[in-house]
Amino acid sequence: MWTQKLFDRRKLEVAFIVLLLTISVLSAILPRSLVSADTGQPAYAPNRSLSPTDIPSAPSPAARVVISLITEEKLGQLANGVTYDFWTFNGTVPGPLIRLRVGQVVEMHIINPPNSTMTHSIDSHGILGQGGGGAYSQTAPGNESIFQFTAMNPGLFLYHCATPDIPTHIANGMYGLMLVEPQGGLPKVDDEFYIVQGEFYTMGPYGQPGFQVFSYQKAQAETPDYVVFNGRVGALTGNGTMRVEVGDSVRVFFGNAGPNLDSSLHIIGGIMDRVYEDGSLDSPPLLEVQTVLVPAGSAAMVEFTAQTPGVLTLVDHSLFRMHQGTVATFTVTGPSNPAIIVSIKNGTGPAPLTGATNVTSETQTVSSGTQSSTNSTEVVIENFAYNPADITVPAGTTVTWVNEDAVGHTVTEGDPNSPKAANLRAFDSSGEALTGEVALIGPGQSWSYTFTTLGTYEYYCIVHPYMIGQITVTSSSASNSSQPAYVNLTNFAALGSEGGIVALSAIGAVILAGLMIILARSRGSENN
Ligand SMILES: [Cu+2]
Repeated sequence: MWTQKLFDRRKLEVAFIVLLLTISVLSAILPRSLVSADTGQPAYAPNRSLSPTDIPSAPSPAARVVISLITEEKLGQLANGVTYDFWTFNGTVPGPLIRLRVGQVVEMHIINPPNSTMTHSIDSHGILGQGGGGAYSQTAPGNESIFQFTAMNPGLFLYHCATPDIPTHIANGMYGLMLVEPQGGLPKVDDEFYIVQGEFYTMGPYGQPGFQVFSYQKAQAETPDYVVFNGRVGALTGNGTMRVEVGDSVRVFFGNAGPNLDSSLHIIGGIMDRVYEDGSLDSPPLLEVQTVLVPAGSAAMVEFTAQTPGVLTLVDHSLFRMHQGTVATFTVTGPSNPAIIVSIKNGTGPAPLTGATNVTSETQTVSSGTQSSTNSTEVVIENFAYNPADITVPAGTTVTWVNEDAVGHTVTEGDPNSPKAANLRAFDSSGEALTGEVALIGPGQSWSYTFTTLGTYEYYCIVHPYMIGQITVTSSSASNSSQPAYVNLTNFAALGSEGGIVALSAIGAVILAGLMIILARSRGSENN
C-alpha cells in the first residue's frame, strides 16, 4: 500500500518534470516573431474616412445658404482590423468641408439623431459669437438647433463639437474645416485636397485588433496611440493615394484637430510654393516653405506644384508619428524631368557578390524546392518603407526582402485598404493562411519569393499598413515554363535570439530546480 503510493507519486513527479521540460523547450524554440493577430473574424466596420477629394469645388453664389450637419455616433475602422466608435459630423471623419464666401449669411442646422447617446454642437473658429456657435447649438439626442451667422472674415477655420467634455468630443472625431473664401474667391488650381490630422486614444496599443474604446487617461496624458489623417490609418495611402499629374498646381486644405498635438506639416520630396499660415487668407503667403507648424486647433492652406513623377509623402515631421499612422501620399504621374532630378548611379540594387556585406550575412535562405532561379533582386525594408517600393522583374526572379528596421514587418500581397483573406493572397510572408498567426520578418531577417506569374502585385505590411510596395512581373525569354507556380524560400533566421534562448532556458532550469526541491521536501516529510 505504502509502496504503491510512493510509486504513484514518482509517476506524478516524472510526468510533471516532463511537462516542465516540454514547456522550457517550447518557450525557447518558439519564434518571438509570432504575434497574435485578428485571424478569426476580422473586425469589420464601414470606412468613416472622408475622401480628400470630397469637397465642393466652389462656394455657393447665393447670399444666404443653409447648411445641415448631422451629429452621428458611428462604428468605423480606425485601422485594418481595428474598429472604433467615432463621433462624427455627417458620418465621416473629418466632417464635410464647409465652403463659404466672405459676407455670406449662413443658416446652420445641427441635427442630433434620436439614437445618439449624448448632446452635440458646433464651434467654428470662423464664427464670431459665444462659443463660436457653441452657445447656440447644444443639441440633445432627437433634437435640432438652428442659428444664423455671417461669415465675417475670410480664412480656413477648424470647426469641432463644443459639448463638454469638449476635448473628448474632438478626440472621437468631431471636427472639420470651414473655408471662407475672400472677395473674388481663390485662384483656380488643378487639384484640391482636404486633409485633417487628429489623434485617437485607445485602451489597446496601436494595431491591437478588434474593437477599441476611448482612453480618457491616455488623452489626458497626451499619449495617443493613433495620429492619423482623415480618421483612419492608411486612409490616404495605397488605394487612397491622392493622384496628381506632373505640372499640376495642387492646393491642400489642411487642418489639425488635435486635440493635443501640434503638427509639423511637411511634404517629403516637395517644397510648398505658398503657405497661408494659420489659415489666414488675407495675409501674404509664406513662399518656398519646407515645413509649416499647424498648431492644434488651426489650419493651413498650402499650394505646391507637382514637378516630377513619383510619390510625394505628406507627413507630420514629428516623424515617429508615422508609426502611429501619420502618412499620406500623392502619386504623381507623367513624364520625368531630368532637368530637376535624374539618377546617375543607383546603389539600392543587389549587393555585388564580391562585397562582403553584413546585410545578408546574418540571414540564411534555404530552398524548399528544386527550382533554381537565375534572377534575383533585393528590396530593403528600412524606415518603415520598402526600398525600392516599385520594381519590375522578369518572370522567374527571386525577390528577397531584407528587414533593416528595428521592428518586424510583413510582405503581404494586396491592398491594405481592402485586404484579402489570408488564403487568397498571391504571396504573404506572414504565413497567416497556414498557421492562423502573423509571423513577422524580424530585424535583420529576410524573406524571399520567386515570381513566375505575370502581372502587377501590390503588397503591404500587415502591422504597418501604410507601408506599400508594388511588383510588376514581366515575361522573360529566360523564364522556364517548367518552374512551379512559386517556390517559397523562407528562413526566419533567429538573429539575436540566442540570448533569448539562453535566458528562457535559464529561467526554465531555475523553475525546474525549485519545483524539484519542493517535491523532494514534501516527499521527505511524507517519508518521515
Ligand atoms: Cu459632440
